[in-house]
Formats: sequence, C-alpha cells, structure tokens
Amino acid sequence: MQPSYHDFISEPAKRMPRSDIREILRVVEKGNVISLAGGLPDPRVFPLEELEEISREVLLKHGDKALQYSPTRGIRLFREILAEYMGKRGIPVSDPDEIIVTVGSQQAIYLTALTLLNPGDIVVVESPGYLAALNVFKIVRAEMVGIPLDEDGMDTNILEDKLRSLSSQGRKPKLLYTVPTAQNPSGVTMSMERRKHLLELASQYDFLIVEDDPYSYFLYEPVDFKPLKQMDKEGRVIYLSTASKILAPGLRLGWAIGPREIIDYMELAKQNMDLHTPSLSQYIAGEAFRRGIIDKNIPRIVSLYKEKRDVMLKALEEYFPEGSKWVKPIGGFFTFVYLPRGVDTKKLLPEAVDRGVAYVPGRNFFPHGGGENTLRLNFSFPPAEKIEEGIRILGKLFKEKLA
Ligand code: PMP
Ligand code: G9A
Repeated sequence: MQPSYHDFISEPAKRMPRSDIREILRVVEKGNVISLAGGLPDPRVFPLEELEEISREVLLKHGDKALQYSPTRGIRLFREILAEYMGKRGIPVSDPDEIIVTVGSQQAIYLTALTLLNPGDIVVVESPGYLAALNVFKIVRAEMVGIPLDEDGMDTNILEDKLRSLSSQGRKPKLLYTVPTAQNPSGVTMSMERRKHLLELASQYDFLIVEDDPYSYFLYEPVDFKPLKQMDKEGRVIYLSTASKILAPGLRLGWAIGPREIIDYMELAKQNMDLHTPSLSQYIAGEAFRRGIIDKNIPRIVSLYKEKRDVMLKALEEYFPEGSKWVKPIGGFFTFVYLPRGVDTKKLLPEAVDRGVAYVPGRNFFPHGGGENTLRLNFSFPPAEKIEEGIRILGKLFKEKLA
C-alpha cells in the first residue's frame, strides 16, 4: 500500500506560505510569455567574460580552498573585501566578524527572523512590503504590523501613532523590516527626514531595524539619501545586501552586517541549516569586487534599466485605464500600479497569461490583505519592445474588465 504522504507532512511544512513570485516564474519558464513578474536581472549585465577569466584563475590558484568546505560565517578573505567595499559605500564595518555571508539576502532575512523573533513578537513591515520577507515572518509566526507608504517611503507619522497605541497596551515591536531605497514592490525611497524620524522612534521605543538594501547601488535619478546603517548611532540596524543585482543572482551570495552578538546567533542558525555559503561563489565574487568589475558594471546597469523603466512608464501612460496610479521608481526593478477599483488582478492573472503576459498580483505584498486592484510590474528583465507589448496587452485586458 502506498502511504498517504499528506498525513506524513509536518504542521509547520503545511503552514509554509507559497511565493507567487516563484510560482509564476515556473509558469513563465515553460511558455512563450512576456514576464513582467519576477525580479530577474537582464542577463546582458552579467560580466560573462570577466567571470570566465576569474573562475579559471580561482580554480587554478585557489581550487584547493574554493572547492573545499569553508567556515559558516563566510570566507575571511571575502568578508575583508566586503568590509572594505561596504566602507566605501558608507556602511561602517569595524571588524569583518560583523559580517555573515549568506545564500542570497533571502537567507539573511530568514536567519534574522529565526534569530530574533518568537511566535507572537511584533514585526513592523511596509504595506505593501517585500513578499518573500512577509512570508518569512509568517513562518516564524510573528505578528505583522503593516505601515503604509507614500512617495517618501514608509509613513513614520503613522508608525509613531501605531507605536504609541501599542505602548498604551504595554506592547512594542521587536523588529522593523524595511527596504528604504528603491523599495520592492513600490519603487519608492524613504526621505532623509523620515529616515531620521525612524531611527529616533527605534531608540525611543527600543526596537531593531533590518535595512534590506539590494538596489541602492544603481539609481536612475540623483537622490539624497544615506543608508540607515550609516545614520545609526546606537547599533540598532542590521544591514542586508546582495550580489544578485550587481553581479549575478545565480552565485547566491548575500550578506548581513550587524552587532557581533546577533551575527554570532545567525551563524549558529546557519550551521544547522546549510553549514556554509558555497566557497566557490565567495572566491569568484571576492575577485569581482577586488578587480573593480562590479563598479565598472554599474553605469551599464543604470543606463540599461533606466531606459527600460522609461519605456514602461511611457507605455503605462499610453495604455493603462484612466484612473490608474503608479510611482516613477528612482531605482530598483519594479513599479507598482493601483488600478481603478473593480479589477481583481489575482483573478485576472490566468487570463493575462493566456494572452501572453505575466505579472505579480499586488495583494501578495499587503500584510493585512487588500490590494486586489494592484499589481507589480518588472522592467529589468524583458527586452524594451516586450515591455511595450506586455503593457499594451495588459492595458487592453484591464480596460475590457472595467467597461
Ligand atoms: N530583498 C529584496 C528587497 C529583494 O528584492 C530581493 C530579490 N528580489 C531579495 C531580498 C533576495 O535576493 P537574493 O536572495 O537573491 O539576494
Ligand atoms: O526569483 C526570485 O524569487 C527573486 C526575485 C524577487 C522578486 O521578484 O521580488
């Protein structure tokens, strides 16, 4: 008799939230669909020739180490290179032991949550916020409090009101998760004034901040901002970043920078999860940082994505239903659209895919539900002409449904 497998699955496994980003990726990989869904870099920005040369050299000169097991916290040499690079970007690192190297920044999010959150602890998130982080907070059974965004990022006045009302019930958040620069999904950037306000609130109400920063390396407009980590006087910010957008996501390399004591616990969690981040990726990326390949690549990334962003914004103006709203993202991979009420983007996704276009329904990004009429659109991956075509097809579909 074949066992009934479902009965063997653990309760935590059954509770695992599904990521629409990853599920849609599977669908679009199969067919001939224009994907405005997953946040994939344009493969044209991968520095292939340089990586080929580096990989060969790494294997020849350091093969004994690059193919060997390595420390859980990350290879010391790579963490030294990262510390220097981060320092140049205004992220202070006084000791490479303040860094842990992770399998993408996704793992850094997970390790932070595992290390800091008990079931029922309050975590403040952006609404809309990064879907895969919200899912992690669900897994650890934290209580999410979503704070709305406007064009200046998370509204810290609303946050202050919320903190005050929680405090009157004898409660406070333990953690706040934000993507302050070129946010995923909405493309907005937190103003300097709000950054200062946020840090003051963290001090006053005694919580920690996770600053997730994959996108600040390549901005399409001049923006006045400093990383929260740089402005942090009390050691409240854990800073996360990644090589995924500036080098290549297939290397699966991210890192967290934070107080040693917290990083120690993250290391312990990682020991039990996967022993360490692939050594080969760390050697290759380390050389790419050291030789300036990433810095050289950034202007190319900016010009390519800026052009595509502009194509998308123009197409949205031209084809989307009247009454739709979106932001002009100053960085990142996405724009987020609010359609007029009456369109359910989740229900319409199969029809959109049948017509040849995929997107991510916006409701996934709202921690407390809502957002049925919203969608996230990626412009980094598709070729410019496909962006135009995709937006035209979607605009027609939404207009038909609203008629
Ligand atoms: N955080 C944010 C805000 C992201 O947009 C992404 C990628 N879409 C990640 C984390 C995860 O990236 P990775 O695991 O490839 O570093
Ligand atoms: O492929 C992924 O899951 C990374 C992309 C994230 C995103 O689309 O936000």
